[in-house]
Amino acid sequence: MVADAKRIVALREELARHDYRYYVLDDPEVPDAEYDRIMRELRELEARHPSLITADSPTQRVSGAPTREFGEVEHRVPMLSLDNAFSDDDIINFDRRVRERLELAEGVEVDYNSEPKLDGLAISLTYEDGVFTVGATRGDGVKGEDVTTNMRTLRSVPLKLRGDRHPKLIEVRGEVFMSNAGFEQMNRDALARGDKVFVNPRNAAAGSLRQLDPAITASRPLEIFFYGVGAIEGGTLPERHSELLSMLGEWGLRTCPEIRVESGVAGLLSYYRDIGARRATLGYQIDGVVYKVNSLARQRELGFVARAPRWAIAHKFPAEEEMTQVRDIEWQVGRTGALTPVARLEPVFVGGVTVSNATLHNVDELTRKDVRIGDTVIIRRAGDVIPEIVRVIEERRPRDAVAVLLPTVCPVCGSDVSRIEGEAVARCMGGLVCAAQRKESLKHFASRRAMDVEGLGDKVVEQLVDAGLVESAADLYSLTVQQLLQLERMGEKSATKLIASISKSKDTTFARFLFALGISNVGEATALALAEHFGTLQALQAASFEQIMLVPDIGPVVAEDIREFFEEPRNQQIVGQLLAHGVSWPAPSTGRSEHQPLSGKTFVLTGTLPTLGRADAEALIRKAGGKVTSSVTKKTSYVVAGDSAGSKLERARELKVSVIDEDELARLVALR
Ligand code: JCF
Repeated sequence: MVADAKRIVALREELARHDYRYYVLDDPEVPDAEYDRIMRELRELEARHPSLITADSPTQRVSGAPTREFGEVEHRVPMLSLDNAFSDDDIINFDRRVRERLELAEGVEVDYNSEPKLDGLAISLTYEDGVFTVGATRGDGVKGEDVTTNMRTLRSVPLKLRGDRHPKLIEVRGEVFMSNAGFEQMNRDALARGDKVFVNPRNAAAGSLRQLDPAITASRPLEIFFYGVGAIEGGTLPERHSELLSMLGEWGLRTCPEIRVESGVAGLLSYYRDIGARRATLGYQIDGVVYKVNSLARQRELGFVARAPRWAIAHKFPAEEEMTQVRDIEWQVGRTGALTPVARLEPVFVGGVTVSNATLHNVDELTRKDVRIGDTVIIRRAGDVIPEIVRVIEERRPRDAVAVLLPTVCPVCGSDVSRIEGEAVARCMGGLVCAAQRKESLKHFASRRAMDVEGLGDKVVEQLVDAGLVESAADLYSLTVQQLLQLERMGEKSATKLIASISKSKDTTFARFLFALGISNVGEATALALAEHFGTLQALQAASFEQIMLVPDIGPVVAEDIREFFEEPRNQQIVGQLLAHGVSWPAPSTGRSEHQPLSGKTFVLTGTLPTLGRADAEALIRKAGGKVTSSVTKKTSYVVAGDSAGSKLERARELKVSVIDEDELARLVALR
């Protein structure tokens, strides 16, 4: 019994240390399996001696039955809110007010503790003699809800503070949040179960904390950063806020690793820009930064106005979601004729830029979101991601809002619009008759990863087509400086330069040329595969559907697209003209690749190989001139099988494809 009691104490201390290393220091000492083993041993001992179970035992994180409602907790010291600042000027004024109130001499800078402002929920935890006793939400700042049992389930919340000489009582304040990764994982799991998903990490964190059943809270990836202290009894505070945070850290209360002390306005603004630039890579959602006068004596001197301290301010980032009106919905015609609905918006400042257009991607999305002309919508622009319409605010829909339907004819050329059953995209069937498609295919042809015609931007292409100077890609190569001079804002010098870069683009590679042609479903990777497989344009043009299907990773749909493209007389004509104008590329290297040991061979990897990792095995095959594909077909030369190989191995046997192991692969590579 005594030995067990001692062991129980030791196990609890060990688990507390591992929690601290894992959740606070982010530097685990042991793998999860070891942690689980210690936990299991503790549970077993406690089951044998129930009288030894204490509330601060790590086995008690999820304890207590679901409650009907949360009790109420009065904060000993009210939980403040923060004033908001939206501009550099607001910060300059804040700092000026602070210096004036403190009657600092001209030129004396104030030190501010600076931290990201998390977009989560504020909570207050009470520790008495170092033991966690009460957890409460902010509520109205004076009274909050009792979420003690739920807060116990967060493993970054120590049930006992580390070290000793803890105050008799302390309220520590922090922000509960969910990391982006945790949120995404949770939503993936929810989707897999067919449950509803949360719209953002903040809502997910709030919803998880407000569960009446602590077992549900325990299953959610909630985290916490502590940022301050409320009441303190039987203990003293250090002189500075930054020291207070270090003290919390030593007690095992996790603080944000981005916290810095900055001096004066210049320091604050550079901190704001630095965090703003790294916002997308922090891994959690923030909506600004918080600055606090670092000296606690000065904080006391400054005091409060109404609910907010004079010694702190939140410097907000521009909102990522805003509201605006839809002026119009237009259909854009792309290179392959795809019709894309685009909303023209009342310009709105969101995510740091003014947005006046948002794509709705396709008819289905337009229907699903039910966006109508005249609607008020929520626009989101996060990071550098293209702006999107989140949803319509239906309560604000005017009676004369106009729903937009898919047009039956192309808005640019009047050709029929067709939508293949089961496909999301509707297309203009006008092909090169359609000026929009001509423009888009020329833009693609000239783009950097295709023919790379420097200086032939979108605006110039549009003018060239509108002026009737260029119909197809081949026409580019007969343009003259004289003709270019007809275009707006085109001088002698830039015209000469453009002609030179058009001419320079003739010298290309077979893969780039194929990609530039803009064949449906032929992206860069497919273009490269085709170029490598066929070697010459003549071989590709002469290839049958079946022969194209022999190229690794090309399926029937793509093979058909390629076949159709080369069968079309107009395309044959353009390709011929391009070659006649001198577009050319180096002939395929006949020597080397043929002599590589695995050239012409296709491999599929399955199962775990004894020594080679998957990436190593792929690299080995590629270096020896072989190809690696993902599915087993009659074209597969070898299936390399390791341990626990599954359906691919079966398929290989069915198709009578050779199955080899790692040793045999090594022998093949070594062959000359
Ligand atoms: O991260 C936050 N959301 C946050 C909120 C950080 C802080 O330092 C705060 C806060 C709210 C009030 N400080 C106070 C005084």
